[in-house]
Amino acid sequence: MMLNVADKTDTQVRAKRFDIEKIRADFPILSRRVHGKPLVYLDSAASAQRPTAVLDAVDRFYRTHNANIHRGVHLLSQEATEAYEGARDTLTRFVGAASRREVIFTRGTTESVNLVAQSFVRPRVGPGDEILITHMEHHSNIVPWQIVCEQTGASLKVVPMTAAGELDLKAYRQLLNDSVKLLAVGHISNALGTINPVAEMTALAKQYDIPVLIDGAQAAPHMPIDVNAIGCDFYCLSGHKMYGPTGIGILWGKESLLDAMPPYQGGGEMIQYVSFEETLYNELPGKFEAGTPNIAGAVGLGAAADYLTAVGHDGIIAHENELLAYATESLTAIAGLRLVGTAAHKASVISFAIDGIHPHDLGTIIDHDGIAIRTGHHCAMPVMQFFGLPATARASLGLYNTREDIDRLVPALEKARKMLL
Ligand code: 7TS
Repeated sequence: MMLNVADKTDTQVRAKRFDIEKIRADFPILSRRVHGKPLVYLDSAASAQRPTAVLDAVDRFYRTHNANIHRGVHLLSQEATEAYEGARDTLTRFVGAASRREVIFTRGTTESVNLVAQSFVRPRVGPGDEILITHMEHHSNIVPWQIVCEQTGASLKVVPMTAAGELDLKAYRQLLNDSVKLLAVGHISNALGTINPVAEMTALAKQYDIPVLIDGAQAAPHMPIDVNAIGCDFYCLSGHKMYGPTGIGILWGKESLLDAMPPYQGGGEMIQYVSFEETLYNELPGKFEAGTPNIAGAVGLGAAADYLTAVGHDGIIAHENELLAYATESLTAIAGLRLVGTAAHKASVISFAIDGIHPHDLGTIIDHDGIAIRTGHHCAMPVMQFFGLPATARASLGLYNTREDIDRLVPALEKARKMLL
């Protein structure tokens, strides 16, 4: 009882501290104009904007500490190494990892998935083996597995989804068997907004000892990540979706698995000793970080993780959920508008189509009102095929969006609809 009260009070206090005006002021780009109108940015699922804390961290790194890492004896190199490795410590905490050795800096989710595909799955599978994904994956969690299937003779199996855009868990259970050598599933769908029950799915996969990879690209900006609570083996995320720089992300993997995996790329940094006869690979995490990494990117990603933690996930979730409900209600009032993705558990993404209008035309017209949405297949063509659509329009929310943004979007769409019909 006591605990409940304490939790509630704590939550209320944190939720109260979520000051949207202050948050908006943290993002300089939000004050610019687009086609003469104040910007309404509703494309954060493609790439979020960056707060001053991230911009400053990257700028400060280049202005005052810049040097290559790990190999230098001079002070700048030591400072750069500290900044880079400090960012790794931050990300270790951010995903709840047991050890910093489990956090590999990559270019982002795409590279993280490819690393696991080539280094973990490829050597372990052959004809008769199966790789299980779902119908709502982003192409970067489909194509790397197709490549492995081509290379090895393994086959790809797909968990179906329902018309609401929820995974069919009954069908999922039936697809599990001893031939499945990996489950790869998105935490949140970028095309539908569905929050998948990844912990429950992982627990079911574990009954068959199936390793599980979670594509967390869309989850990292919206919810706290706890890889141990999920129980997965690999978790991938991208910096630019969580208010950090582009070209940086992480692969988290269980140390025992990463340790046993061969390197993904060869080069500097990933070795301990090289001769023409023999090369000894580096320990984790260096074994998977060949070449000079995106040092400033990692520093910026660390700053982004710190920013999210400082704002507080409770406040972010409460704000975004309220806004998602408001946006959903406002948009469904538009004549001929059909929501694509109506799962019970959704986050931050509203995909829609308006009868008789191509989404690209909608997107282009409302851009002239300063409103940025995304139109297209969202790198999830199988989702479009499922709904029989070539494309959708997608408004996606970040922690800085407001009801005013939605109040600009809705009349702009109504105006565009009248122009186009
Ligand atoms: N997985 C999901 C669920 C994504 O939404 C994306 C990018 C990726 C993986 C790939 O991430 P990257 O950082 O490696 O490119 N999604 C989108 C989008 O929805 N619109 O543009 C990119």
